[in-house]
Amino acid sequence: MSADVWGARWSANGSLIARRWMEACTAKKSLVILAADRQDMAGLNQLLELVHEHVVALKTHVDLVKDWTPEAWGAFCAKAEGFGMLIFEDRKFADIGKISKQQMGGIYDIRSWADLVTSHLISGPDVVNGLQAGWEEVSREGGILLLAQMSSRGNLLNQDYSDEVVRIGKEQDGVFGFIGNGSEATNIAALRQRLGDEKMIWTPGINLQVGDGELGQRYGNPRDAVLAGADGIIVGSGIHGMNDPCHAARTYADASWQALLERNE
Ligand code: 6AU
Repeated sequence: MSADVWGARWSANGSLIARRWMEACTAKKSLVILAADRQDMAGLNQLLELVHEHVVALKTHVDLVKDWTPEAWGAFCAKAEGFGMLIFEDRKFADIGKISKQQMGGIYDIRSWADLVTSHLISGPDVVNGLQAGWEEVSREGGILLLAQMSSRGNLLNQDYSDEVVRIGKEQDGVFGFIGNGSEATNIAALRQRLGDEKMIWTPGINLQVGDGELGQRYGNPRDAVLAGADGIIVGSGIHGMNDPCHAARTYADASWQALLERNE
């Protein structure tokens, strides 16, 4: 089933974590990653209970959580895993390899619970090895999403920089995929063209209400993003900011899944 639905992405990509993502999406008929931007454990747990049927990965900003404790976080992650979700810490690492490796540990010990993390490549290619070394220290496997584009207005990731991120990252096994600009389908299509079939593109800046958001955020449509080559849509306020987050999550799940089927027809 996954092989049919994912087409070239499946056949080009044998990595364990990529296959896990595609299988999990197929099981839930959804390509939704929830940006779970809540600031306390009660809010996070409530959100998880409401939307888990339609969400395939949980994107966290662990340093937003005011009442964070290792115990509460461990229980939260275990619950999300029980719901068949991957856990994705949007840490946006950017330091040299050696420090990034240490930052995978520290207070939050990201390496012990995150399946995926985001990283900039501004410090050079060794950040990928540093992050992978972090997971190795606890005998876990994980994948990195490199920021090739951003959704925010006026960001400094210009074409040359983005091309270099793709050129370097597409050759590295530790790289699961790339963050693309979900607010602009032509950006995603260009990224997919440079990237080829193998690696994933996940796109933030997705909302059914397209256009400008808060503080420079910009939004594009979920269907357009997937048709342009995105393999995961990152949705925050479009789900957690709605009166009925479960209904909203289902709407994004359906839109993304139908677009994937359409893309591979
Ligand atoms: O849907 P929103 O606007 O409520 O939330 C968007 C989420 C936030 C951002 O930290 C994140 O997506 N994000 C990211 C990443 C890597 O996920 C990159 C980016 O360029 N823009 C962006 O909004 O949690």
